[in-house]
Amino acid sequence: MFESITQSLGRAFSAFRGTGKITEGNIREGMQQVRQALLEADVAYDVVQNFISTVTEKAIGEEVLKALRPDQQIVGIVHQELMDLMGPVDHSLTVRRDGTSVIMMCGLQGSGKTTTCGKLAVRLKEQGHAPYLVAADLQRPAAIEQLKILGAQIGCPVYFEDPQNSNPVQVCRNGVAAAKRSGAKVVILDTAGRLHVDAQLMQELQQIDNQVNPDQALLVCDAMTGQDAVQSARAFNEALELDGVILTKLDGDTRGGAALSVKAVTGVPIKFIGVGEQLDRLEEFHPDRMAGRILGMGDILSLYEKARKEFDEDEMLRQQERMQKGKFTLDDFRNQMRQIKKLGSMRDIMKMIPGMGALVDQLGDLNPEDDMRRIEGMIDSMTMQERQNPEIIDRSRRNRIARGSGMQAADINKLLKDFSMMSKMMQGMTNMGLRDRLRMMRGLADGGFMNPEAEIVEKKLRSARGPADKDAARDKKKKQRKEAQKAKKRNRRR
Ligand SMILES: Nc1nc2c(ncn2[C@@H]2O[C@H](COP(=O)(O)OP(=O)(O)O)[C@@H](O)[C@H]2O)c(=O)[nH]1
Ligand SMILES: [Mg+2]
Repeated sequence: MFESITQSLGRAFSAFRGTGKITEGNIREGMQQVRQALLEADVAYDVVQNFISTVTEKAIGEEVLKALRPDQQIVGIVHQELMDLMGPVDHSLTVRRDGTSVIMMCGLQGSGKTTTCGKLAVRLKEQGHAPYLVAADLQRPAAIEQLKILGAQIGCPVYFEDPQNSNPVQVCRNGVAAAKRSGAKVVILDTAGRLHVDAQLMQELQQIDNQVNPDQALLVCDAMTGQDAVQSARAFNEALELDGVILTKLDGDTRGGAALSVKAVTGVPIKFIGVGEQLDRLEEFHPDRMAGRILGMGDILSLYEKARKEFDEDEMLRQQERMQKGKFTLDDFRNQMRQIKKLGSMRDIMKMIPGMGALVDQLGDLNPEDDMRRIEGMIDSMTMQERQNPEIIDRSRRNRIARGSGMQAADINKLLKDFSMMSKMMQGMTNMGLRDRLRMMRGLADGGFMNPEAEIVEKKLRSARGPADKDAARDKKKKQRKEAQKAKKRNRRR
């Protein structure tokens, strides 16, 4: 699978090998070759352009990991971005706990729908479900027969009607009803395809979608057709709002373009891949493994991961030492926020801390990341000198920083005040246990510490579903206007 893209990417990365050090120049040069490799693999043009600019930016911005050669580091970054390009993926088939779930399969003729219906039925059986197949492809006479044979092979009932006296929508409706009567918990609809996307096909599928209301609509795409597969995915998704794509025939000589483009172009993730004609040849799609396969450099990837982790750990240790020595600067603080962000969303992190879950719910639409972003923005607007040594920030510098970060001068003051308090406390905290530290942090956070919009948060927490900040501001103004009018009236009366 994907031999040619793997080879050409390998050549592109080796261009970095001779260079002792990553520079912006050699990154751009090397990335031109990566770009070529992706285009040759039939990845959609826009996807390639975006991909290259993201990787370039990351590569230029990333700290040099000393344990790695430049080419190894680039491979690591490309791997990360390939994963982001194809993921995340949820492999569930939403089988309801009660009632009957319906999975609607669609796709062009020959893409592998009927085969994939069989593969999914096998998978569901293995998971302990009793699937039920519905033969709704009345387009090709042999289609019903094909599904019946598969059903017999799997040991799974197949619903069908005489194509002369029925239509696909009716078959689906009756099929789901029959499945429910039989007590089946999950139904798979094998619909008809056409050679190309056409209006009649889309209309038929939309009718089924409206009348049967499936829990999932899955598109089956032939990976061998490259960009055509991606374009058809786009059209099907516009008509049906797909829940996922199943990319078939990845066992053949595909260049990889479809696998790499589908999610980026349509927003719909690939859930499964077909890797052979047999019924057991269905695999869950894992972006990390796929990215690894495309790069074909497992050892470098684990090396990269290790170096990255060590770097992060070193950095944390370094900062802790600086804290203890009272040398923790605003710049360190900013780096630390970045590291926290890498761990995941603040909400998710907070939820993992006992007692914080409820607080997260109370925050409503307020986003702790917004605060982090604002603080980061303010620090970003400072010069390195100012970050190391905030005392030099006078009134004019403060105004400039405020303008640069779109904040008020008062916000900058608050940040500086909070920060200086924090660094003092951190020195004191180094001898404390974790629990005491957390308790202290909680107390600070409740007091609006390091929080440019503390008042709003406070208001939010008081009334769990209080008005959003904009509304609050508007309400306040309205109230003020009313007060002013009342005062005027009073004055006039006098
Ligand atoms: N190599 C390979 N062939 C596949 C795969 N999935 C389906 N096929 C073949 O593709 C052809 C068309 O499949 P079919 O299920 O009839 O497509 P449909 O018209 O969409 O229902 C058949 O010959 C299948 O055996 C796959 O993952 N790998
Ligand atoms: Mg078929």
